[in-house]
Parts: sequence; structure tokens; C-alpha cells
Amino acid sequence: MSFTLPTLQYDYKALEPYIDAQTMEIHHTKHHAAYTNNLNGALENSDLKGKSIEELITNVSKLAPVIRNNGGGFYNHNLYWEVMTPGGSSEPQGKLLESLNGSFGSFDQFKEVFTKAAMTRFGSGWAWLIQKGDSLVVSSTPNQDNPLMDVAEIQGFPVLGIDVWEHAYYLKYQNRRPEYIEAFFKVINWDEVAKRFKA
Ligand code: MN3
Repeated sequence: MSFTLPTLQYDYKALEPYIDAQTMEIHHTKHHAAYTNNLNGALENSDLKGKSIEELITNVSKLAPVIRNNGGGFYNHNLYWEVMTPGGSSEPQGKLLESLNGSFGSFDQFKEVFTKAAMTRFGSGWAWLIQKGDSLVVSSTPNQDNPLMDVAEIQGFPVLGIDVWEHAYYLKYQNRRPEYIEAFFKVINWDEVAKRFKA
């Protein structure tokens, strides 16, 4: 049993004008596909084969860097595609909104903290909204690390993540990462984030 590149639930052009079709297609068919293939390659003939992606990435400190990098890349992009949508709620609601308000003061303050984390992640990496018990926190990780990893500075369950590698935005936004982050907020699938959040 090996890991499979997921099929997107929407067209590559569906997130335009915020995320352009060419970026989406290359990101999915080249980058995410490479993480998936490299992960499968690294697991071939290994006694780790058959373990779930969660089992692998929560123990990366004991595993080869190739599994940390490609296992993280596989998991992170699965999440990334799911937390974006051309439709859905444009803002969080219900218990998730209550928890955001409780943890950050307001949705706008959450957005500010999340945007800052995404902006200030130096080089390639991700910014996250993480559930830790009853509260929500924002963090960022380098490369393809994520908050499920036992090496993460701030650990917890990722309910939202933004890819800030240049490959996620350079074709349309070049060096303008702030514009990409603002655009990402227009396509966040808050229904999916709410599903990942355990009230
Ligand atoms: Mn990426």
C-alpha cells in the first residue's frame, strides 16, 4: 500500500483570480506529486511501509530526513487543497468563531496574527492555525515541517495552513507575499476548517 496524490475537488482555475490556474496545476501535478512519489520511494522495502501518514510524521525525529521532508510535503498539501474552496463560508462561524474570539480577541486579530506568522516565516515554510486542547494558536514551521511533528516547536493539530514557499505564489505575485496571503483569505474553506476543529 502506498500513498496516492489526491484529486482536487475543484478545477485548477476555480480559485482565480486569487490563486491562478497555472500555479495550481504545477503545484499539484509537480510539487505535490513529487513529495508523494519520493515518500513512496523512501518507504519501499522499509518496515515503515503500511504506516499511516500521521504515524510517520508524529515520529519524524526518529526517521530519515527524506521521510520528514516528503511525508510533511504529502500531508501539508493534502490539507492545503482542502482548506481552500471557490465557495463555502467566507468567515468562520459557530464554535470555531467562538474559539477564535476566545483565543485571539476577534477574527480580525486572528487574521493579523496569522498574516504576520506567514509574512515573517523566513524562506520556505508554512503558517498554521493549530488546535491545542480548547484553544487555538498560530505558529509557523520551516520547510515541510508541521505541528503534528514531534520536532515542531509548537505542537498541536493543524486546522488551517498556508504554504508560503515561493512556488505557491511566485508566478502571479512574484515577491509580493503579503498580496498572496490576503488572496488566500478570500478562498479559505471555513467549513472545512470547522470540520477539522474538534469542539
Ligand atoms: Mn507547496
